[in-house]
Amino acid sequence: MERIRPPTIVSQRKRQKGMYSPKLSCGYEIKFIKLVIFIMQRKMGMTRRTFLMELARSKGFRVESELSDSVTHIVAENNSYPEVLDWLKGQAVGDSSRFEILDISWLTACMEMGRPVDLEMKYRLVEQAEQYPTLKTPESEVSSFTASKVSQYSCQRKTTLNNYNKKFTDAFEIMAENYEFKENEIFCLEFLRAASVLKSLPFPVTSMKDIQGLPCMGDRVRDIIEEIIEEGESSRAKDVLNDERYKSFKQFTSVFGVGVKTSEKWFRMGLRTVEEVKANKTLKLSKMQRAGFLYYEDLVSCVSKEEADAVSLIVKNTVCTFLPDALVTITGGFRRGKKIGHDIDFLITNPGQREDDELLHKVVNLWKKGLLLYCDIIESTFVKEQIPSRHVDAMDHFQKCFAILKLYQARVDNSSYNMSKKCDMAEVKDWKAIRVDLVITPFEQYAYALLGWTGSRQFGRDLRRYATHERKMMLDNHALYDKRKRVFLKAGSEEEIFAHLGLDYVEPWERNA
Ligand code: DCT
Ligand code: MG
Repeated sequence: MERIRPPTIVSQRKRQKGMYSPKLSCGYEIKFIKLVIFIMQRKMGMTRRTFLMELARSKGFRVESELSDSVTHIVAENNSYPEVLDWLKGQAVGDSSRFEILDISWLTACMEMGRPVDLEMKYRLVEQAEQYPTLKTPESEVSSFTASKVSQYSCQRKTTLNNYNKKFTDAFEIMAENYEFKENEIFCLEFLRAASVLKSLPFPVTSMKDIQGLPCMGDRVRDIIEEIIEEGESSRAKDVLNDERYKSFKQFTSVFGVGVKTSEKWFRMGLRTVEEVKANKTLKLSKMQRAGFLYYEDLVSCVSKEEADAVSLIVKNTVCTFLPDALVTITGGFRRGKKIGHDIDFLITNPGQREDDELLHKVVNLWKKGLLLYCDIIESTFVKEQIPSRHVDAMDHFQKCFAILKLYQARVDNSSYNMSKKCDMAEVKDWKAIRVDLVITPFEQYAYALLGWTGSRQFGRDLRRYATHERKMMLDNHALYDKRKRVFLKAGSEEEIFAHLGLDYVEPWERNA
């Protein structure tokens, strides 16, 4: 049975002075006067709480910002019943039995229905699991899990490579890429965030109920999920895959050195395929793009873990000839446990010493004697005490090198992917062109660089968004700046950075958001 407290009695004085309007809450009309909601910020974060408060108010619910006497319903996310009680004690609340203590899934169900839904057992936070046996069926376990545990920030989730929802996330990534090609960042991020949420689920979504209460599930996203559940595929993603512009952009951007802007230019010129671009002798290509076309077949075929390990040995050996104590670490997808990648990312630092500005030049000079197919060295633009950039996707300021290395294959056989065109055994190509990024970091910035370069890109974006919105801090690949205290927070390890941010540590292989 639903237990609802009587509405608070408002004093005559307040009524006369017009200080209280029973019908309005923050500009919205109150439709459901019998319940007064308070949403706990603990573990939820300020942004999400503000969003939910606003949403509930817009739907006619009375939501209090403070835990006032009139509150009847407390909504919590990611908190157990004892944790809520503890928190209430901290607020000097003596008798907590006067509140309905509810999981966020109750509020999201209300939002969906547009009215208060019954306080079923599954929505209540209670002492022990035995008290609500309904939760034991797998399905309701799933819905209570999704509703109460999933943060909108991927840095508060664990995302391994074990993706139970690939059929959905593949469709979202196609949609996101198409919006990226259209330079529609908002829609692009909407789909990337949704994909990232579904990647973190420990079960496959099989019905719309499974996504109830999950963050980042807007209407566009839900439509696609619904269609895939019902039809097995998304007609919108299929339309994108068949779209002429998308197909051309997909090809063009697969060339090293070609981005959305260049693709747009070529598409407007009437070019549609990589072959047509290659055949067009009037185009002015950058040095990077020329290398991109020259080694196109090798570069579009993915880099394997074995190849990454082989290149890693080469990089370590070369760096150590110049700096024996240098630390060389594989970052990017391979550090997150991926078995294939489009490139290999390395971070290089010299513990205890000042960095050597010449190191990168010495390394590539050595490689020029037969190993290096292309390189572009970017000098450091870092300025001391530089406040981290506000722009989430801004390039960092480290000295770095975008290179293409010639990796000789130990094994040459007929099944090898690198046969020369003539199929003449004398001309069998016994090497593969591999994209390698080398990044040099001062030792005191190493932990930040490692965190940034390990990715995933979405994980990094969410870390920075979390720092900004939930902690009033600014994070980039160089530093973490506390805006309130106006200090830079030093960190010697990734664990310390998570601790500065008040986040549980997430292992590299759990950052595949
Ligand atoms: N990164 C960054 N600044 C850049 C480029 C990348 O902080 N200018 C981060 C984001 C992810 C990580 O470094 C590695 O980048 P990629 O190689 O593009 O991604 P990946 O996860 O390694 O994926 P792939 O397997 O395709 O290489
Ligand atoms: Mg990479």
